[in-house]
Amino acid sequence: MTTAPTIRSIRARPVQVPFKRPPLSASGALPSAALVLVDLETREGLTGRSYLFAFAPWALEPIVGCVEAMSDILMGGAVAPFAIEAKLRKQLTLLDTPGLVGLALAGVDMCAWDVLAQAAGLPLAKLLGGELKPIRAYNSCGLWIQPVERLADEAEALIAEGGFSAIKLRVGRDDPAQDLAAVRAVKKRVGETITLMVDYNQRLTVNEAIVRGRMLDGEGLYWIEEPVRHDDYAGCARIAAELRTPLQTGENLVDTFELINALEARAMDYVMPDLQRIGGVTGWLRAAAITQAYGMETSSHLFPEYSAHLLAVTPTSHWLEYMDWATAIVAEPLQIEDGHAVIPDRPGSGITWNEDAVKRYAVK
Ligand code: SMN
Ligand code: MG
Repeated sequence: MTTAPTIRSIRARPVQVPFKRPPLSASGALPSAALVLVDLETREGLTGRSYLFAFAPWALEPIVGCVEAMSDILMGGAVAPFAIEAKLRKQLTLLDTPGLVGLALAGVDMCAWDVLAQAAGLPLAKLLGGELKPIRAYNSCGLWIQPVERLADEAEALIAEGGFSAIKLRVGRDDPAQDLAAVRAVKKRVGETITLMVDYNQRLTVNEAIVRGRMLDGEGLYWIEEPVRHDDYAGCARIAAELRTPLQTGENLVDTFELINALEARAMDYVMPDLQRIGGVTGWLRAAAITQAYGMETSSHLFPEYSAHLLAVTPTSHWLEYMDWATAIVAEPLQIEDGHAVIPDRPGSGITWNEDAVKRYAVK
C-alpha cells in the first residue's frame, strides 16, 4: 500500500496583475487582477498550485491570512481532499465558511487535487476518470461596458484570438437603448454563426429585468446572465419564466447547499458554478453530480486552467468561460485551439508559475 503525500506547508502570495482589457461591468470596475497564488508543498517534494481571485486588492491580505491559518491546521497531515475538507470545516464551524474563508478553502482543495494528480503521474482530468478532449470555450476577456462604437472591432479581435465561436458582452448601461445598440452592433459585425451571451452583473431589479429582457428577447442571444441579485431565487424564477432567452446564473453560489436551493427554486435555465465559491475541485464534483440530476447545462466561471479539467468530467458540460487573467503569471498558459481549451497533457493541473512575473507583480 502506498501512503498519501504529506503536507509540509501551504504558502499564499498576493499579486496584482495588469489586465489586457480592464473589466468594467454594470456593477463596477476592477483596477487589476488581484490574485492569491497558493502553493501546497509536500514532504515528498511535490507542489500543488492554484490561484484565487480576490476581486479587490484590499481582500488579498485577509485571504492570505486564511490560507496561512489553514496551513497551520493541516501541516503534517495527508494530502487527501475529502479529509482536508472535513478537518477544516470542523475547525471552522463557529466561524462558518462562506466568504473569504471559503475562497481559501477552495484554493487549498485545488492544490491538494493537483498534488494527487501529480503523484499519480496523470493530468487532473484523467485522475478524475475523464479524457483529454477539447473543451468548448467562449472568450470572456472583453466587451466590457464602453462606447458602442468600439464594440464591433473588439468582438472581432476576441474571436480571432483563439478561433472562438462564442463571446460574452456586458450590458446594464443606464440607457437600455444603448444595450440594445451594443448587442446589434456586435451581432451585425460577427454574424449569426457566432454565439453571443450577455451579462448584467446583477444590475437590475426584477421588473427592470423582465422589461429589458423582453427588449433583448428577439435578438438571438444565447443566454442572459445575472440580471438581478444572485440570491433572489424567486425573482430569478419569475424572470426565467417570463423570458424566452435562457437565464444563466451561478457564479455567486456558495457551496452545493445553495446550488440545490437555487435549482429547486427554478432560478435559472443554465448554471455556471464558480470554482472558488463552490468549494474547489471537491465542491465542483458534487455540484456536477447535482446539476446532472437536474438536467441542467453546466458552464464554468473564471479559473479556466482548472475548469478545463473539470468540464471533462462534468456530464452536462456546456461552456468554459475563457479568461486570460492568470496568463501573465503562469509558465505555460492554457492553450485555446479552434475555440476549444486544450487540457494540458502534463501531470496535475498543469499550473506552474512564471516566477519572474510573480516577482514583478508581487504585492509587498
Ligand atoms: C465577471 C466575473 C468576475 C469579475 C467581473 C465580471 C462576470 C463574468 O460576471 O461572468 O465573467
Ligand atoms: Mg457573470
